[in-house]
Amino acid sequence: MEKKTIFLIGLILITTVGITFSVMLLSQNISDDQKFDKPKNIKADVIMPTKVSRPGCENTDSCYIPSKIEIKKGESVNWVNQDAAFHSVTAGSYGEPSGLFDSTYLDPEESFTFIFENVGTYDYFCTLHPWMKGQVIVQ
Ligand SMILES: [Cu+2]
Repeated sequence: MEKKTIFLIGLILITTVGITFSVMLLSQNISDDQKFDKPKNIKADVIMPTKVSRPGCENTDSCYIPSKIEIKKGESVNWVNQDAAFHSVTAGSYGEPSGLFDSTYLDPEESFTFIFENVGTYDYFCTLHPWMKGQVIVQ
C-alpha cells in the first residue's frame, strides 16, 4: 500500500516535470520562429536605397549599396529593397539578361538571395530602372 503511494507520487512528479519541460521547449521554439520571420533580422549584403527609382544614383555609383561586392565561391548575396518603389535584381545588363538569376519585382522591404556556385564576375541590373547597376565578384 505504501509502495503504491510512493509510486503514484513519483509518477505524478515525473509527469509534472515532463509537461513543464515540454511547455518550456515549445514556447522557446515558437519565439525562435517568430524571430526568424521578422524581415528586419535578415542580413542585408546589398541594399537598394531610397529614391533610386529616379536617375542620379548612377553618378555616385549608389543605386545598389555597395555596387560591387566580393564573395567566395559557394557564398550567397542577400539584397534588400529599402526603397518605397519596386526594384529587381536581375543578372546581366539591361536588354541582355543572362538568365542566371532574377528576383522579379521586389516590394519595399522584400529581399532576394542568390548562392553563387562558380567563380566569376557577375553584372546585374534592375529591369525597371536601366541606370541601376551592380556587380558581384566571386573568387
Ligand atoms: Cu529599380
